[in-house]
Parts: sequence; structure tokens; C-alpha cells
Amino acid sequence: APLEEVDLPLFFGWFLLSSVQEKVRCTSMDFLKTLDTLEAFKKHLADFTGKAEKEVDLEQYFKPKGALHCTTKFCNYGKAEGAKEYAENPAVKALYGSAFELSLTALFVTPRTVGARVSLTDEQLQLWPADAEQSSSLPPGSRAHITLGCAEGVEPVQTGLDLLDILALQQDGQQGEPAEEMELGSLTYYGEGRWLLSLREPIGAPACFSSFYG
Ligand code: 2AM
Repeated sequence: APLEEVDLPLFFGWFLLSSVQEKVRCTSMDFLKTLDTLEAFKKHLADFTGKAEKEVDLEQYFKPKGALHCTTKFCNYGKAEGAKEYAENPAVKALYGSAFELSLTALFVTPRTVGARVSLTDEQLQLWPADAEQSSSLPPGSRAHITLGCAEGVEPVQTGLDLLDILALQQDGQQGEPAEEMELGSLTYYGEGRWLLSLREPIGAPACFSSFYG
């Protein structure tokens, strides 16, 4: 392929420093380990297994998806819509290679994915593409997340869609079903296997804004 077709990355994003990757992975493993022992979770087990009586080991159910990061723009080497415009955005150029601190404010689990919600600052929102939330009426940055794992056969792009789905329910005034006060925070059930843990203490995660070519 001509060089100009490959000079855009697979995606831009914030890449967590390795020390904090380990911390976030441990926190999410601890959460999954506890979640599948809760009576509230067992009551809705059929969401995951299709059968009420079966057990599920969530730590095995979700497969890790490589280095932890928060995608800003999926460029697909320039083939994705708006990729070139994003790469040429002055904020993207100016902040490329800079250090940031991401704030992880919730963990969420669905039968497809497990992820962490990232709450972006105004500065971080400069790097957020306008089209990320798609046709939803959710505010910019709503989709920001870190994929922590995916069920067998599920692609990581699903994690952000699962988060948007939960946030759209909240926006529609659906409070969800308060399920449990955990050490990490409050756990809410939104039906159809959708669980959200609002962290009592957000996790601060140092990260570098960069890109991935694969
Ligand atoms: P993720 O951000 O939810 O983890 C490489 O596939 C990376 O780009 C993954 O991190 C993936 O999901 C993200 N990604 C893949 N396809 C995408 C899309 N169409 N829109 C946004 N992000 C996408």
C-alpha cells in the first residue's frame, strides 16, 4: 500500500502506565471474584448462563484484551470516518506524547464485556472526538472507558457500546435496582445482565496520550 495509507494508527488513546495497569487489573479481578458470589448476582445468573442453576466464574468468563488503555479515536489506519481530521486536530498534535491522569469512576459488567468508566476533564475532552457517542443524546465523553475483558467471541468495541447502553437507561430516568453496598462502592443492577459499580473513591490512573499501530 502507498505510504500515505498507513501513516494513521489503528487508534489514538491514553495508555495506562504499567504499574497502574496492574492495580486496575487487580481491582477488577477482586470485583469479579466478589460479584459472582453475591446473592443478588446469583438471582440473575441466567442473564449470563441462560440457565438459572448453572454457576459462572467471571474471572474465567472474561478474557483480557491486552494493554489497558482508553481509546479516544479508532482510526483503522485511516479507513475510519473522521480519522484524518482527528489526527490533524491541533489539540491532538500538541498533546501527543503528554502525560495525563485519568479518573476511573465506575466498573461495569454485562454478559459481553467488563470495563471501567473514565470521567474526562475539560482538558481531556479536547482530545475526545465529536462523533464518539454516535446518535445518542449523551454528553461528549460518556463513552470513555477502559476495556478490562470480553466474553468469548466478543470484540472490545462492544465495551463502549455497553457503557452507552447503561448511561442511556440512567438518562431515561431508570434508577436501576440497588443491589449491594460493596467495599469499593454501590452496586446497581440495570436488567439483562447489566451491573454498574460506582466507585466510592475514583481510581487515579496516570496515562500517556499516544497511538497504537499494531
Ligand atoms: P475499546 O476501546 O473498547 O477497547 C483496537 O481494536 C481498539 O480500538 C480497542 O481498544 C477497541 O475497543 C477500539 N475500537 C475498535 N473498533 C472501534 C470502533 N469502531 N469505535 C471505537 N473504538 C473501537
